[in-house]
Amino acid sequence: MLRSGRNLQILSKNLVRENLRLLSSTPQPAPKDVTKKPATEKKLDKKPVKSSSFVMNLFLGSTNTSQVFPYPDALTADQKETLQLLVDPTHKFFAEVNDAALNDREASVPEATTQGLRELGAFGLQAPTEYDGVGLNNTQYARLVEIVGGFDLAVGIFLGAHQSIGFKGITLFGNEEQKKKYLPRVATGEAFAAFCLTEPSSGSDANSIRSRAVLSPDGKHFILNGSKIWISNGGFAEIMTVFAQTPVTDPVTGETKDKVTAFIVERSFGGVTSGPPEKKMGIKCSNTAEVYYDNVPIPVENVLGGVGQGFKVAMNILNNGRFGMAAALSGTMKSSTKAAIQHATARVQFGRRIDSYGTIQEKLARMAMLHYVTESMAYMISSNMDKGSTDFQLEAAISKVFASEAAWTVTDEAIQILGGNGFMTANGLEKVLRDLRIFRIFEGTNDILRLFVALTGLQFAGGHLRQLQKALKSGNVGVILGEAAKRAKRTVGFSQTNSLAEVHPKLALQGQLTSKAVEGFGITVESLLVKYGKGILDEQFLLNRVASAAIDIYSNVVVLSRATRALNMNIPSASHEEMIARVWCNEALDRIQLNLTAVKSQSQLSNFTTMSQIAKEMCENGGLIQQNPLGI
Ligand code: MYA
Repeated sequence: MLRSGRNLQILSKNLVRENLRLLSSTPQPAPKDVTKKPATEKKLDKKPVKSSSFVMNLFLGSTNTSQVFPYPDALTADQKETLQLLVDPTHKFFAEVNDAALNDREASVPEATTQGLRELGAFGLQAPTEYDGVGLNNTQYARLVEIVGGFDLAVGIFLGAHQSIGFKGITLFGNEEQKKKYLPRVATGEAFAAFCLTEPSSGSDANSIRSRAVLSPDGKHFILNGSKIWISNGGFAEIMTVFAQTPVTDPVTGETKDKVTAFIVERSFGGVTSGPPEKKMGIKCSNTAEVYYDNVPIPVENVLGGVGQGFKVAMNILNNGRFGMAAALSGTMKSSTKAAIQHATARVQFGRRIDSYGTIQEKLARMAMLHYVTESMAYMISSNMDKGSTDFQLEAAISKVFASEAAWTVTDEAIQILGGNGFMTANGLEKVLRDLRIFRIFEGTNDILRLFVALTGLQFAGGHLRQLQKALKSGNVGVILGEAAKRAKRTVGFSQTNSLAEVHPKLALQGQLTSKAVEGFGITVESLLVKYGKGILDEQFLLNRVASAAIDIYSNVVVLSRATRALNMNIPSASHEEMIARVWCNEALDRIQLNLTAVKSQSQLSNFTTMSQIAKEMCENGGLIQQNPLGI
């Protein structure tokens, strides 16, 4: 037992020596077959910055609860009143006027429905009131899109592509003239908007777009050429946020390089055409089309956010919209679960109602847990955004990944509970499942977002480790001892501090174990950085497991926070929420353990190498290697 100060001092010295040895050891080389832009070219030793994001700090093994406790009670009485005035008509409109099945069959939204949406203010929910929008904050918006997601995800994409990303850039980055000129038109639904980023050769690698805009000789216009694919609302949008490369000269070196710039482009500028609506698996009534730009003259005053700043503009628009997806999908899960419960409580098989069987009970309980996590994430993030936080990009990415996978599982299981009935078109769940499939692909694929979470966190932690390395070299005793003591406590596992002390006593065990998981996560991150150095950035088998563990830890903290609030306030659903939180956390803790073990287990590492080899051989062969066992 190493509890005395003397022992701690000895241990600290040993750890300092050990850290010095590890930090100066040669990192493993990166794999050879890296693509055109190896991840190792990215900076791992970014200058450490402070962050109030829970997930970012997780990579340091520390618990920053400022964004997660207490669970936000996000709206003022006035804001609640405004929201209530909108919730009822929105619900009524989607229940009684919008016909999701008809929209799906016709692959379009009837004009009468569009007009109804205009009258509801649905095209400008977050646009400020001074520009004819409804002026909702993120939390109010989340509640309304939850209703949309519960009835018709495809109409949700029509609305979301328009305001969540289509003209969001104007709200976030537009100057006064741009806002005055464009927001009233789009917020009222007089003109529709689109977000035009993706190109045939640029999907996940958003920075590699080829559309290009060059300044006209008189300096008054940028002339845009290029094409975009899979643009939601692309067939008819009048106002587009378009991303294109522009030559930018570095004022210091004089070197000119292409950098992405964002533009507000009107179809009426001339040279803008669209392809026919794409035929798709789901979200059929949401228009998806190619858009072509042929010498489109864009007035220079239509640059959005500054020349060469377009990549950051794009990323920020996407970051700002992702929680909306979690909110909408929380509504979808509610509807799918309700359909499953209606069936399970009415259907009798083998002489009993099927909801009395453990198999169905487990499915229903899991549906409730997945919904609870998603909904809790959506409102926690929206509320942090409303409070002015700018440190939410990792949480927003996690909410999109989690929600899209959870909604898929929940709806798939609802169909399973309904059995053959679930497979029938008339029942409606089949359409929901088709609509849901794209959510794991667009707005950043879940695969890319997982890597984004892991890489961003590792860069942050790498910066801190680098700072420690510098301190070790320069003999900055204060920093070294502070760090060493922290590490010593973590390594020997006698850190008595429960960093989630705010958790309600009824969930104290889950809080303590999650707090330990945060420390374990930090130790794992550090050991990966020490072992692989920059090479970690190319170790995607490992990065995915790091991301999964981060997602699980964040999910635990979010549900513990929400259930704690429910218990503290003694709301009617408190004990139900406590049960959900307990089971969710217990299972997530097991997964966290598995993932954190996997990244250092020799047998798992060997499996990863073998899987990489299996895939390489398949690709060289152009298909599966194994022959049919019959040999024919
Ligand atoms: S729209 C198309 C969606 N497309 C994507 O999402 C593209 C995905 N790709 C990417 O996000 C980026 O290319 C990635 C980075 C992440 C892969 N926040 O060297 P880098 C900074 C802030 O890592 P890359 C659609 O689908 C980074 O720190 N900053 O970049 C329609 C660095 O900064 P610095 C970020 O390797 C769907 C710099 O950028 C972020 O090239 C319709 C370079 O970084 C970030 N996220 O790529 C949906 N990422 O230089 C409708 C990077 O300072 C909406 N950086 O170090 C539905 C709404 C719901 C329904 C509503 C109902 C009403």
